[in-house]
Amino acid sequence: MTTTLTPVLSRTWGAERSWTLDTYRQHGGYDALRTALATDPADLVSMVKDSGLRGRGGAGFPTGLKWSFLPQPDGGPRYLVVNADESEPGTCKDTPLMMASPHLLLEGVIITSFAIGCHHAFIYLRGEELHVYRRLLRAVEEAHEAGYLGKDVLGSGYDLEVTVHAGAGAYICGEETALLDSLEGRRGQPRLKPPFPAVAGLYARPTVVNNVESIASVPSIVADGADWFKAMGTEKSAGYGLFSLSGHVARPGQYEAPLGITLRELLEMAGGMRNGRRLKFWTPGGSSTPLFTDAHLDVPLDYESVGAAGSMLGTRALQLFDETTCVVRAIARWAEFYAHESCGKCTPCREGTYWLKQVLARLEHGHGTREDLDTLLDVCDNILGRSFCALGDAATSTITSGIQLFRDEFEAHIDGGACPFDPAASALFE
Ligand code: L3W
Ligand code: SF4
Repeated sequence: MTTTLTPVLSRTWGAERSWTLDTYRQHGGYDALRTALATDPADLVSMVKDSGLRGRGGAGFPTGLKWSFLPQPDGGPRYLVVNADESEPGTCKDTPLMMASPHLLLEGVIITSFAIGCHHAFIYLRGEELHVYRRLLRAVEEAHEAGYLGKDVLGSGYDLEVTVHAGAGAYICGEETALLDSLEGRRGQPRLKPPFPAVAGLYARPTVVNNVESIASVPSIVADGADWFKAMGTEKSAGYGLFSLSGHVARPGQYEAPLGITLRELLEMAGGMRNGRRLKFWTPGGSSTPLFTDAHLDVPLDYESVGAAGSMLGTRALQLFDETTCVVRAIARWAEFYAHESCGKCTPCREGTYWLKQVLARLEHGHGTREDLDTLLDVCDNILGRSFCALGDAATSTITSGIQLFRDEFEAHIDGGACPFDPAASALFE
């Protein structure tokens, strides 16, 4: 279910056969492309810069600024790569967007490609999502037939091809340089940065890598202007975004709202916590971000406020857990995920995530000791800031914050020799 406050990205999601070109056009689809093709590409880059749009994939890097990092044209190719490898636990916004409105993404791809002088764009999708792959392929086909893609787009003299590529199902391929390696046909592992992709990306050519939601936001900025976009959200976190509510919430789903909204406000729209229970802990931006509790219900969900409160806005994947949930168990599950997805390139993450998983399994089942808590913190300390890419750091977030916020619960497992919670009580499906 989707509730929209803005509504922009999810505007057509409720329409019949919303994914078709006809429906998209009935709602003004591809009008922004006509405007863009009549605009100087440099002005489009400035427009996106002025809008204050920041990357929606987790890091929040200014989108227009990233585009402007591309070197001067040298006659060779330059690429746009859309990061659709959505795999972060709790993150589930790009998939519904692509399923419900693939042409919104495509329109953003075409406008962005035109703005940066790219003639071949790629959408890199996670391998498990065959249904999304098929939907995107059909949308590309429709766009070709209608003259939005291919040679001489809408008679403008501009040529563009779009390739949809399905990966092989590895979380690390959401890291932009691992994604590029995978796209080039190699095993996906992060590259050293710098050089950033803007300078040497796909096939060592200048490349813009942007998240699905970032690119899907571009048509509305072109249609309604940078000031319109900037008027929403906060001064430094402009615009709107999809907030994905999952877990023990009455009506889980995507909620489109301006950045800076609070979880308390989102919960009002989502019918509150399931069965009227109390919120115990939550992630503001997926499992890579430090935990929050019910003390953080009124933190504005923008990059600055969430950061100042000790976490990260990340992908706005709000996973909510009520008082029936064992926090040690939840953290142990996330640790298993990171240990499984570690690409093995660097020692702190490869070895460290393995040990985090082992120690947490001991603690979860009541076989741990107080020294294990120190070991966990020590291993986290040896991963954080010492790993090759953000996956290592991310693996530590819920562990360090969890021990800080819920040390008594970890100790209850140690002292009681077992988990004090009934896993059936917190089950999401009754
Ligand atoms: C040119 C410079 N470009 C930075 C570019 C850079 C990249 C972007 C952000 O991690 C986060 C991570 C996860 N010249 C540049 C430059 N850039 N300086 O800006 O870069 P960075 O390194 O800050 O972040 P990142 O590597 O993109 C993303 C967090 O998101 N996250 C994870 C989400 C997971 C998914 C998923 O499932 N697919 O999105 C959630 O919180 O921990 O911190 O483009 O090239 N001087
Ligand atoms: Fe690979 Fe982990 Fe090192 Fe990233 S931090 S390069 S995922 S081993």
